[in-house]
Amino acid sequence: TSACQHRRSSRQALRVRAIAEAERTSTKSGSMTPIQKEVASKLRYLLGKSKDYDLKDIYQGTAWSVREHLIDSFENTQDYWTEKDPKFVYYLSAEFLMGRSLLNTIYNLGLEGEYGKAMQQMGYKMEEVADQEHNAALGNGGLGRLAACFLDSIATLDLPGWGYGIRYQYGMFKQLIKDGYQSEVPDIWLTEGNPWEVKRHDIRFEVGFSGKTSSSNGKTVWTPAEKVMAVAYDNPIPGYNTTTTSNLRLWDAEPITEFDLEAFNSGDYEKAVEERERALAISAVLYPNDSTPEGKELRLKQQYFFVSASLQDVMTRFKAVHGDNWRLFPEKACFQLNDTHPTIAVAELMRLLVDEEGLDWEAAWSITTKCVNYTNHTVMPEALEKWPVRVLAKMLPRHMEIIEIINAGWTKFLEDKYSGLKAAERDQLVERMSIIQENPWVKDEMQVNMAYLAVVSSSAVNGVAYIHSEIVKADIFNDFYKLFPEKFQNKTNGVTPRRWLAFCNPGLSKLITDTLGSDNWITDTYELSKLAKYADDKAFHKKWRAVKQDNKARLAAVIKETFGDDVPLNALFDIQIKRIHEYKRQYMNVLSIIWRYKQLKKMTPEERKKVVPRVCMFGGKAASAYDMAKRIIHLAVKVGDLINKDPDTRDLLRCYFLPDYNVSLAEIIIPASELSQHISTAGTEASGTSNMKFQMNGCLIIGTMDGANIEIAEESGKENMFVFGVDADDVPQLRKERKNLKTDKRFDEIMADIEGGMFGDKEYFKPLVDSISNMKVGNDWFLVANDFASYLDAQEEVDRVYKDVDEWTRRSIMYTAGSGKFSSDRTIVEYAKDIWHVQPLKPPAL
Ligand code: B1N
Repeated sequence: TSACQHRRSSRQALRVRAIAEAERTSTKSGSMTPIQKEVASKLRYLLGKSKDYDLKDIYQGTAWSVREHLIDSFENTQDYWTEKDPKFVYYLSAEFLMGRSLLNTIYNLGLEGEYGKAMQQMGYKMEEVADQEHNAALGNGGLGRLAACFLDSIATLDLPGWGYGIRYQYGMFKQLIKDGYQSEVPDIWLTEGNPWEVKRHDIRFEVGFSGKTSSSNGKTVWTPAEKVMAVAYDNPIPGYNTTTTSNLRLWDAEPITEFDLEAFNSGDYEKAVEERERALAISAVLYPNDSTPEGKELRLKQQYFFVSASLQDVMTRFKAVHGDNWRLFPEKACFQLNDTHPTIAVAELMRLLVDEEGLDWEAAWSITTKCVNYTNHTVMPEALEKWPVRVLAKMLPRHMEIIEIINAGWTKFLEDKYSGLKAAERDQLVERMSIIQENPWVKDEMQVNMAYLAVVSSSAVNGVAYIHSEIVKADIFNDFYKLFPEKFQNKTNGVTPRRWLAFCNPGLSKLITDTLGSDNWITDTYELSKLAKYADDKAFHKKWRAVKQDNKARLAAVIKETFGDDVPLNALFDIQIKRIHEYKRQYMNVLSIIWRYKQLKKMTPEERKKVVPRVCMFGGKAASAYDMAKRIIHLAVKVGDLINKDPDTRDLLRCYFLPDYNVSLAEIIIPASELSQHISTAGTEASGTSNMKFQMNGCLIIGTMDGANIEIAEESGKENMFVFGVDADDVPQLRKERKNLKTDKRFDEIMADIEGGMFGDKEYFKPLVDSISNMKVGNDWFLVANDFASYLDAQEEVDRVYKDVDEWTRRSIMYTAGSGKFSSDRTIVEYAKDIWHVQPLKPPAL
C-alpha cells in the first residue's frame, strides 16, 4: 500500500503543478473555458485558494460553481410557481437519504458537457472529483432513500411539490469494522461547508414545548415552557432534462436567544448557554434505527419540531395570498406522511386552525382530513410507533388534548356505527380501534397509537407494494379497512432511473441508448422493454457481458483497497446489501456460505474444477443497540476470515463484509452485481427498493415471494428468478408449529460447527445459534431453519444457470427489460393522480 500511496501522491503533485501551470498560461492566453474560470474564481474568492489545489479543493470549487446554476433554476421555478399558485404536495419525512449531489446536479441540469471539458482541461476525471463529496446521509435505509428518489421524480415530472424534514447535524453513523465488530463513528458532514444548501435567515418559526394550557372565553391558549427557533435551509432539487428545480426544506434548531444575559452577567455561564444546548440537541442527530422506533422523548421532540415549522411555513404562504379563506386550503396543499414519524402533524394542523386561526372544530377537522395522507412502510408490530400519553401530555399538552378530542369523536362514531352489535362485542371492537389504548406490557400506562391516529385522520392510506398493501388491509388495519375500504390504496415503490441506472452505470447506460437509438428510457423506463428483442442476440450478449465485467473490475478495486485482496473476476459476484435485521435473514445467507465452504473442502481437485467460483459480499449497518444484528455481522466477518485465506478454496469462494455501506458504495456495488439476495421471511419486507435497482442493472435475484419481489417476478419472469421459501399465507401456521419441525440435517451440522467454535468466539455466537435452533431459548420467528433447505436448492440452481453463460445473460437482459414499472416516476404519477391531485406546472426556460 505504501508504494501505492506514494504513486498516488506523486500523481497528485503532478496534477497540482499541472493545474497551476494551466492557470498561469491559460489566463495569459485566455484559453480557460468559462466553467474553468468559474471554478478558479470560487476557489480563490470563496475558499481562499489560488494555488496548490488538491482534489478536495477541486471538488469544492466545482460544487460551488455548479450551485450557482442550480440556484438560477431554483429561483426561476419557485417564482413561477408562486405566481401561478398551483396546489402543492408536501412530503413530510424524518429522513431524506440524498447521498452525493455533484454528478446528479450536473447531469440533471445538462451541464456534463461543459463541466466534463473543464475537468479534462484541468487534468481531472469528473468521477474522481465527485468521489470527494461527503454523502448526505440523513436517513437510515429504504424509507429515507425512497424519499430522495421521490423528490427526484417530483422535480422531473414538473410537479409542484417540496420535501420537508430535519437538517441533522450528524447523519447516519459511519461504520467501522474493528476486529470483526461494528463500531460507530459520528458522521461529521457539515464542517467543510455544504454547497447544496441555502440558509434562509429570514424564514424562521418558533416551536414550543411543554408548559400548560388554559382557556378564556371558549378559546384555548397554550403557553409553552420552552421555545426554540426553526430556521430553514433550502436544498434545491433539480429535475432531469427539465426547467424545474424543486425544494427540500430542512429545519435547523437554534436557540431563540443566544444567551441568558442575566445568568451570563451573574457569572453562571453554564446556565447562560443551557437554552442554546437544549435547542441544538433537537436537530443534532438522526436516530439510527431502521424499522424499530426509538421511544425517546428527544425523538418525539424532533418529530414535532419539523412538523410544526413546516405547517407554519405552508400556512404563512397560504395566508399571504388567500388571507383567512381556509376552506380553500385543501385545494392548495396536501401533506404526505412518510410513515407515522410526522403524524403529530394532524394535531398540529388542528391546533393552528382552531387555536391560532379561530376556526371551529368541525371546519378544522374537515380541512385537516382533506389535506393529510399516510404511507405505511412496515407491518412489524414492534415498529409501529406508540407514545405514552404521559410523555405526550408533558411535552405537548395541547396536542394531547386535541388527540383526546379526536379520539372521543372517533369512539363515539364507532359506538353509533356498531350499535347493532352485542354490548360486549361492541366494547371490544371500540377498544381495539381506539387511538388511545392501554399498553399491554406496562401496567397503567395509556399510549397513543400513532398509526391509528394517522389512519383516522387521512384521506388515503397506502402500502408500498401489492402484497404489503394487502397485508395492511387484511391484518394491521383490518378493522379500519372494513369501515372505510375506499381509503386504502397501494402505491408500489420505485427508484429513480437517473441515479440508479443512467448515472451509476454509464457503461450499461450507453449500451442501452446505442441499442434503442434514443435515451428516452431515462424518463420513460417502459422503453427498456424493447431490450427483450435482444435477449437471444449473441452479439448483444457480448457487449452486455463486457459492461458487467468492467463494473466488476471497478468493485474489485474497492475490495483490493479495503482488504488488500485480489478477487477472481470470473467469479459470480453475489451481493446482499441492506440494513442488518433478523427479518432480512443475512444470517441464512452466512449459513449457506458455510455450507458451500464445507462442500468445497470435501471435494477432490478434479471435482473443484467444475465448481462455479463465487465472491459473496455483504454490506449494511446494525442499529447501535441491536445486539443480534451485531452478532450476525461478526459471524459474517469471521466466516470470511477463515474462508478467504484457505488455499484449498480461496479461488472458489470468498466472503467479504464491506464496511460502511452507504449510497455511494451502492452506486458501485449494484452495477457490478450478478446475483443479489432479497430473502426476507415472506410477509415481513414491506417492499424493498434495492431489489428494483439490481433488476434495472441486470442483476439476477434470489428471493422469497415477499415485498416487491413478487411484482419484479411478474415483470421480468418468475422463471428467471431464483424463488424459494414459504409463502406469506403459511407463515402464521408455521410459526405455531415450529417447535415440532424437523430441521434439515445440513442445518444441524452447521449449527454444531458454529457452536463448536469453527469460527471462534463460541460464547458470542451462542445467542445466534440458540435464536434459531434452541426452541427453549429462541423461537426462530423468521423461519430460518424452515426455509434453509429450499434456499440451498435455489442456490444450487443459481450455480447450474451461471454455468450456462447464454442463459444467464439472457436472464440478465430480461431483468433490465422488465424493470420499467419500478421507476419512481411511475410511482409518483400514481400518487399525484390518486392521492395528491396535483398537476405538472413546468416553468419557462431561463
Ligand atoms: O421502507 C422501505 C421499504 O422498501 C422497506 O421494505 C421497509 O422496511 C422500509 C422506522 C423505518 N419501513 N419502516 C422503516 C425506518 C426508520 C424508522 O425510524 C421505520 N423503513 C421501512 C420504503 O418503503
